[in-house]
This record gives sequence, structure tokens and C-alpha cells, in this order.
Amino acid sequence: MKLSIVLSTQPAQFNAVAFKGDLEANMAKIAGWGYDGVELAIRDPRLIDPEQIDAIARKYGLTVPAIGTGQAWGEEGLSFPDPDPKIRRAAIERVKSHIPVAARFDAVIIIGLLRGIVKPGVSQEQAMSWVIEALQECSDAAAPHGVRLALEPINRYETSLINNVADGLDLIERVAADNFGLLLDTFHMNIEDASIEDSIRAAGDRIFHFHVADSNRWYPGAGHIDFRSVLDALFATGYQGFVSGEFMPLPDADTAAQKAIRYLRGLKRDE
Ligand code: LER
Ligand code: MN
Repeated sequence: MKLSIVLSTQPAQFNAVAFKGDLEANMAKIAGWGYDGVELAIRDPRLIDPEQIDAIARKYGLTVPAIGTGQAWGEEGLSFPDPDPKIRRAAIERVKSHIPVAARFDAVIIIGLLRGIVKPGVSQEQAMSWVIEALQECSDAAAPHGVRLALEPINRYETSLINNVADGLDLIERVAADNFGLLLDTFHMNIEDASIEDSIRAAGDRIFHFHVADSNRWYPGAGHIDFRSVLDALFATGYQGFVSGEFMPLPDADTAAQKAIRYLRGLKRDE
């Protein structure tokens, strides 16, 4: 099992990103604890130097399996279904601007909260149709670069757009692009999906990336999700990607990261 953890390249408000601040120091620590990769949360690719990040990641033997884009929503308010066409366009262009970085790392581009919420005055149908058009445009732009996009079903308390895996699979049919799939997150599935394992089996080879946090969004092992069963179901689909830790920095980021890897590596599984 290849394990990564979310690492922010800029300061951010999102509280399940454990590591913020000095990139090299963080990568050194993360590699030292035995992680194989870092999932990079990047608000705007113009604010980072991909060559420098690549060099640091290589130095510590870390892969970059995925790029998170949600800070553009959290910090700037960009989203696909905004009633303002300028904001919708900016959200699409922001995702497209991640494509060269994603291609460099062979990383999946994550569409989490950038898919947005339904704002006042916008119908659910209109919002969904803007989301679908945006995802089609971004998937089409990414395809020639061999880059894949992964939409993350997110629980109802954060958005009313695509909450569970069934919604995600319906969206995949409507977007109809081979390089468009899903990022499944155990925290959200624990809230929204009747059976995490059944949802994983239903998503099958459309699972492009995977987030782990326990039921309380603490590190795996701190809540009541049965990770042994969940990970067995995930790898039974033929999943070859990373299992990426995205959990609260509690009791502190370093302790959470170390407890997570110790727990996940210690599970007796079929793999
Ligand atoms: C991001 O990966 C995520 O899981 C969401 O909860 C962001 O709000
Ligand atoms: Mn997530």
C-alpha cells in the first residue's frame, strides 16, 4: 500500500490539511515517518515553483500522486456554479492551469469544493449543469496531457452537489470523459454512504484517488471506521493508486501523521 499525506504549499484555512508551512522541512519529516508520497494542496499554480517542489520531493523519495485545488474556493471563492460568469470562468481556468503541474508529477487533479455549492437564486439543476459543463471542459483540456480529474463526493454539511458515490457515478455518466473519475474519502462516505465497502465496489475502476480519515476526521484508528475491511474492498477493485491521509492535525499534526501510518501499516489485510 502506497501512503501519502496532504501537504499545503501555502497557508490555508481548511482545517483537515495537517501540514502547512516550510515545504522542505515537512517533506523531510513525512518521508522520515515512512510515507511514500505527498498530496499537494495548491491554491494557484502561479504561486509555486514546480521544479523546486519536484527537486525536494525527489530528494526525499516522495511521489506526488494528487493535487488538491480546494483552496481556490476556501481562500478566493472560486467555484463552477457561481452565478457570476466571471467567477465560473476563473474557476475553470484555475483548474486548467493545474494541468502542466499535474502532468509533470503524473498526479490526479482533485475537484473537491471547487465544484461549489448552490448559491441563492440558482436552482440545483442550473448549478449541476454548470458543474457538468465545467468538468467536461477541464477533462477535455487535460486529456491530451494524459492528466486525470477526480471529483470528490463531499458530505451534505459542506455542499448539496454530489454527496455520495451514487451521485458521483451519475455525474461520471453525464460528464462522459474517460479521464474523469472519483476521489473517495472515508470521512464523507461514513456520513453519506450506506456501506463504504459497497460504494467502493460500485465505483470500481473509476476510483482515481482515495482519502482516509476516521469517522471523527481524526487520523485512521482514532474513530470507528473498519479500515481493514475498507482497504480490502479498495484493493479488491484493482486500485493501484495512493491511500492519502487527510485528517485533522489533532492532537497535533506530527502525532496524527505518525499514528496514522503506524495504524494503517499494522492492519492485517488480504493484500
Ligand atoms: C477535501 O478533500 C475534502 O475532503 C473536503 O471536506 C473539503 O472541504
Ligand atoms: Mn477529502
